[in-house]
Amino acid sequence: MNLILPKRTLSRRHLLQWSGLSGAGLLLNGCASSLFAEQVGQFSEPLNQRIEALMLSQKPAPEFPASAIDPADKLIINTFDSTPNIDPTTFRLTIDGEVNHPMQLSLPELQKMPLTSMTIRHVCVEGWAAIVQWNGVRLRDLVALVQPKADVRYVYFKSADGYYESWDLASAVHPQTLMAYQRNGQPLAPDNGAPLRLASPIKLGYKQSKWVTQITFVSNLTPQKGYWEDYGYEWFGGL
Ligand SMILES: Nc1nc2c(c(=O)[nH]1)N[C@H]1C(S)=C(S)[C@@H](COP(=O)(O)O)O[C@H]1N2
Ligand SMILES: [Mo]
Repeated sequence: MNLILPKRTLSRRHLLQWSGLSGAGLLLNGCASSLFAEQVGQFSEPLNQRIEALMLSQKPAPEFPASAIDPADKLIINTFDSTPNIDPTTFRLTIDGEVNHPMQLSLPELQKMPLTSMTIRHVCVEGWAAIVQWNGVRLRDLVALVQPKADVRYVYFKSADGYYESWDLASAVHPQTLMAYQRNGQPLAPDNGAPLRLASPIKLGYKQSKWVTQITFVSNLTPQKGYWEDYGYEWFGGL
């Protein structure tokens, strides 16, 4: 089912209500006393003001009509190694780093969150492009759930094949930056990054990590900026 998304930014409280997630199940390091604090109000805390301002300032990139979607094989499978075998029933997305509420989310939990669909152009620096539809959870909704601390400026994405990427926070909270679990409304194929991959119309293909298992919010980049970036590709990778 495709939900119509409200245009405004969803609050942590709304997201938890919407998805039916209980705070208790989400906490990696929850203990009885912190649970009480969680239940009595922290869920409604606002995002830090800088992130809120970033989100409000962002304009969506133009999308394509569904009729423009290219045949499936025009999106060339591009993988530096081999496709990792991930069991979707035991899969967990870890979200951690400098956040108030680190979490581990299962696929069913992610699928209970608001679903966004977009038809965009995927552009690979190797000289091909394809119009693709992706469906998934907006990364900004996950940001609203975990509540990054005030100093956070970058986001790392770790993948099951050993790939790694880092993004600027503004691009990560762009309304069309998705953690996609479907393509054309169907579960992602393993080669396309199942069960969960990054998808965004504002970044080149190499920024769009497949098989994402961990999202980490940080205030500074390390010398390891990204798999291809560390071979000399440009870091921002904007479109
Ligand atoms: N984990 C992982 N993600 C990755 C890659 C990779 O090798 N490993 N290749 C990137 C590149 S260069 C491109 S163009 C796209 C290709 O996505 P596709 O294979 O679904 O067409 O995935 C990106 N994400
Ligand atoms: Mo690419």
